[in-house]
Amino acid sequence: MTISADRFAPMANAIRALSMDAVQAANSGHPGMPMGMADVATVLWGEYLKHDPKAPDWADRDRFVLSAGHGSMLIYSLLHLSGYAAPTMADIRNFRQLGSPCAGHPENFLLDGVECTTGPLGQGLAMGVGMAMAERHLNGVFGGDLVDHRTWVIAGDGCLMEGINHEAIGLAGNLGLGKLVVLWDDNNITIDGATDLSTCEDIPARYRATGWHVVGCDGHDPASIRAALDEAVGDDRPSLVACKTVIGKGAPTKQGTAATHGAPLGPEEIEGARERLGWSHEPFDMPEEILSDWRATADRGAQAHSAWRDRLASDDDRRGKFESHMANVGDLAGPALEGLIAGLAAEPKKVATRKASEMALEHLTGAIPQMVGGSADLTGSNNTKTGHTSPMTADDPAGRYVYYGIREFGMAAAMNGMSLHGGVVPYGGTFLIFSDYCRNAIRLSALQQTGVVYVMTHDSIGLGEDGPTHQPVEQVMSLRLIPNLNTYRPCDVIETAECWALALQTPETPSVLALSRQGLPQMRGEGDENWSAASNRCAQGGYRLRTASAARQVVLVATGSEVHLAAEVAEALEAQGIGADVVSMPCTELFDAQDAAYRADLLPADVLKVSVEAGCTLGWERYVGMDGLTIGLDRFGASAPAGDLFAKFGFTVDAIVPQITSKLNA
Ligand SMILES: Cc1ncc(C[n+]2csc(CCOP(=O)(O)OP(=O)(O)O)c2C)c(N)n1
Ligand SMILES: [Mg+2]
Repeated sequence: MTISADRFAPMANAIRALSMDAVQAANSGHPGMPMGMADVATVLWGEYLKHDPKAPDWADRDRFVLSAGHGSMLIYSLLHLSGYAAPTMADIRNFRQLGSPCAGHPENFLLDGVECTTGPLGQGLAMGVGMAMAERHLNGVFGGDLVDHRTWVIAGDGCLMEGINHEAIGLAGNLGLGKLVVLWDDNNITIDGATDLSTCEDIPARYRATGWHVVGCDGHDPASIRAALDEAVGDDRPSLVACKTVIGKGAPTKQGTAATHGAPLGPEEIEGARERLGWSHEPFDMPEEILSDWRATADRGAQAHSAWRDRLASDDDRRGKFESHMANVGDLAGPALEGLIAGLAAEPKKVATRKASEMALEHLTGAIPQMVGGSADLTGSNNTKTGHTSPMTADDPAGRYVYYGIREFGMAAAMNGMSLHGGVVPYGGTFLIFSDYCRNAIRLSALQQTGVVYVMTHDSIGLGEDGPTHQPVEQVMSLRLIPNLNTYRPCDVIETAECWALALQTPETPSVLALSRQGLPQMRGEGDENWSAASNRCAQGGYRLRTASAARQVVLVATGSEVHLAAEVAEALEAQGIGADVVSMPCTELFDAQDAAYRADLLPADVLKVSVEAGCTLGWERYVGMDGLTIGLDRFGASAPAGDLFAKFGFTVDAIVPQITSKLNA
């Protein structure tokens, strides 16, 4: 259905009016982008986007991503006009105010129809790539009858200029994601002024060189926009649609300039724009006729949804499989690992925790078909590939293993997109040191409440010879700073399996598994004083691994590869008649969530508490107190075999015991 020429302008101008008025009312925000892209958005939402405002969670809906998240009034206007329950006009009046779902930038957890949180430029497009990967994958698994939808992204100059854009489009081009269409707001303006201040790039050439189809259009001419979208839809490569637009279109003196980018237009300019656009209505007064034109555009999607429901209902067996595939996988994780853990408890193994992760993954990926793994070109080091996961390729999108290439940031953002899409539980690996390369996407995993699992190996100086560029020092502690992210540093093969189970049981909290390169002795099992195969001890975040024999004077708290060292230190102290507990603390976030009595029992006030972790000590005061001892590494490492480094930096029984005894005697 094509919107008639006389109805088109009022529908597009409704977006312009809402955007300039809301920004003016809030006295902050970005009117330029929504005003510039109003015509493109009206064609897209009014004629192409497959969605049902009455059923925003419909699995086979098209995904729409406003990667240029600063233009948030564009998506708020579209959601309201096309008939979503929210935002209401009252919400839009309250744009950017406390309690309004119309936040400064679109937040996926505040509004249905906002598929992902955007604002950090470049990441929306990269998440769109992940959504398109999930769609192709599920299409491969279930067929086009149930899964066949597009991912549409609106991106600005900024999204295309960010480094992550190179990673994201490279991935999309190689995977041949033909259902992905990026609409580029090609307005030649960023905050500082004209784009030629900072770039002379031939963007279409770069996209073409990366395996994309590129088409241009006049972003203010509906016929030109339609022709470009038709071409994009018809091409089996991912498409870039370069939409030539005027930023702030309609503002009489400011359109086409950076002045419209991120500030209210001001009353005079808005009055001029009303005249120019022929918009005579008061702010936030939406004529019934325009609203009903917009609402009518939703019929298309409602019909498609109803036809899809009929197809789903036509085969009970397939429906059951599809619905269970789209559901939460948390309940499957524990049972999938039972056999592995029971076997290890009876017959301990000394392995690196990265290897332990592979052992857990072998069972998990066998039991949980939604898991899609990958690595940023470190498959053999991260141990992320299992016998159940064949490569995901352009020809076989049903594959469950992604060769992300050397694209850590692109991988993390794509995993966010897949997780938000649903039906896929993504995990991906790199070296822990390169968590910093993708840190902002990890942060967005947490903010957006996704269940992404990061498999981050080579977690300390224990990696040895690669030296200080590769040896994490501050990464583990700095990841603990991110809210709603669980950072796990398991100490052995059993803790690793337990942490994997927990990671999959928290679908609204992403996880980082910090894993060792070097072998670590098994600390848990049937010989263990509190052994029970039935309880996941890591679930408390920290637990007493060893209880003092002599009168307790010391509690050692350690993580990962330092737990066995702490146990050896405790033995040495006991030999001197000094009672010492050992607390293993694989996840401080989960420990912090325990009640005060549990925490006080583990870390009592009246004994010396000592932390041991081969990383930054800043932060351990929270657990050992200001009068405790923090044993760690507050400097860069060095290039040498791991054993030599642990010795040099004081991670030995001989170096630690005297520090404890002298503290006790002080
Ligand atoms: C990663 C990142 N860096 C910087 C910013 C701040 N910022 C927001 S919009 C913008 C300019 C974007 O230009 P463009 O995408 O062309 O948007 P337009 O001005 O055309 O609306 C910048 C630098 C951001 N949001 N994210
Ligand atoms: Mg721009």
